[in-house]
Amino acid sequence: MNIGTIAAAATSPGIAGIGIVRVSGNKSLEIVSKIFKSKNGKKLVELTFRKMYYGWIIDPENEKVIDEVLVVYMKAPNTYTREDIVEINCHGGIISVEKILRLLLDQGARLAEKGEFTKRAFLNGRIDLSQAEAVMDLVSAKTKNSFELSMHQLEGRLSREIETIRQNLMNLIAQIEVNIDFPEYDDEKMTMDSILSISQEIAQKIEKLIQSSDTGIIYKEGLKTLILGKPNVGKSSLMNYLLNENRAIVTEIPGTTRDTIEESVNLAGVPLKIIDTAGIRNTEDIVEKMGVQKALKKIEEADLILMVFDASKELEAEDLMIIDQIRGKNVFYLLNKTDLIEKISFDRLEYVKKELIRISIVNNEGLEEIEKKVRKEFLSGKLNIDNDTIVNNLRHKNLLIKARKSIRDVIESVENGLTLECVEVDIMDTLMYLGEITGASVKEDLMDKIFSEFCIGK
Ligand SMILES: Nc1nc2c(ncn2[C@@H]2O[C@H](COP(=O)(O)OP(=O)(O)OP(=O)(O)O)[C@@H](O)[C@H]2O)c(=O)[nH]1
Ligand SMILES: [Mg+2]
Repeated sequence: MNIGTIAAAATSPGIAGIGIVRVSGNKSLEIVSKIFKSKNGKKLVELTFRKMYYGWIIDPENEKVIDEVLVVYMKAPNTYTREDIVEINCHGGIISVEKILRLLLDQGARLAEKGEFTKRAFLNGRIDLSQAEAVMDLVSAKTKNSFELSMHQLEGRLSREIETIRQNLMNLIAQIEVNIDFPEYDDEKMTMDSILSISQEIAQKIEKLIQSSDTGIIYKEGLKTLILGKPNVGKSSLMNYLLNENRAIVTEIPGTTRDTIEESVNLAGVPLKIIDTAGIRNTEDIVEKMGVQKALKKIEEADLILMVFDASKELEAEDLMIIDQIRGKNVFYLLNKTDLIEKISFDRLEYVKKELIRISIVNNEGLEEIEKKVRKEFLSGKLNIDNDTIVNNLRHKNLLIKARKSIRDVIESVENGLTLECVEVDIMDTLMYLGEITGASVKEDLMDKIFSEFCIGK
């Protein structure tokens, strides 16, 4: 770990103005010096750090010029990794970057693993684990909101909050230790009282963070939105409307859509992953049947279901079957084709009737209600991106849930009059789970797993 000098392309391959190759480690300067010739003939080792130098990358084997470049040397510890870094700005495209990288490897650098630059920044103490994860989220963010949340995390908003809680827990542990070691100096009742009140406060803070994660994770991952309904109700028309393009085939023939179609769209700041499906019905057509099964299978993992009815038809067995299948899910009931003479009746389904959003896709009516409802349900006005700490990482959320369980155990143990030793165990667990978020108590294999999800060159 943290061994050797690493190199990787920091820019993605493709036609572009420039490409950047990054080298980090104590031999960075020495390695790059072997292949760089500055305009004034100086070797890189003689160059001042944080200054950009113009020159050429030369193949030392045959003195052939590989590319015209700008090179900058950044001296440890004030760098991204806290190690010596050299960055080579060459021409974009794949050839130059690849050739330069090859030369660097020939001169003794090692190809960086995924996320290894950021991992070094973490191991060298420049950022904590949650900040390292934020770096990856930043480069893969698909919406402005998701970028902003990750930026807050990188700035340390979550880290500070977690560290404050951890500090409080450590103080409690210290107090307990004193009490156990020197019972004559400390009043056990007072210790228990302060454990109780501080634990309650901590439990509340953790709860708030967990609650924020529903919104945070939606911002990041997108809301999995499944469009369901019997054939011909206008599901694909709805998909096309939401995407604002003719993505799915729409015809008057029931059974037009056979397979599921997935697309992403940003609906008023909420990223949606929309899935159009085959109309649900009993069918002998093998392909359509498979489509129906696929649609039904998607129900479980959906965050939101848009169930579409056709106002011009009576409520049929298929409608009822779908309603039954999606019970307990988050559903918006959409009554489409309200421009036609209405035959549908929901008399026996009061709860559906109450929730109905009336739309006509062909006449472009009522559709803004869907957007409004998405915002209302999923981005409840309670959270403020600018000021609140919003958790947007599933790993963090799961650890917070574990921490909440442990701190609740602390409270319960105090209330049940258990010994200080028992209480201390649960406080330590809480401390450990929170420490896994920031990396204060993280095991190596877990760390490797986290960084393996990064991209190379970051
Ligand atoms: N009158 C009217 N027709 C509509 C409306 N929305 C869609 N349609 C028509 O209904 C027919 C079916 O639309 P689709 O979007 O293909 O329906 P679907 O639910 O995807 O159908 P399948 O893929 O077969 O399950 C098409 O002829 C659409 O033009 C509407 O609001 N009013
Ligand atoms: Mg369709």
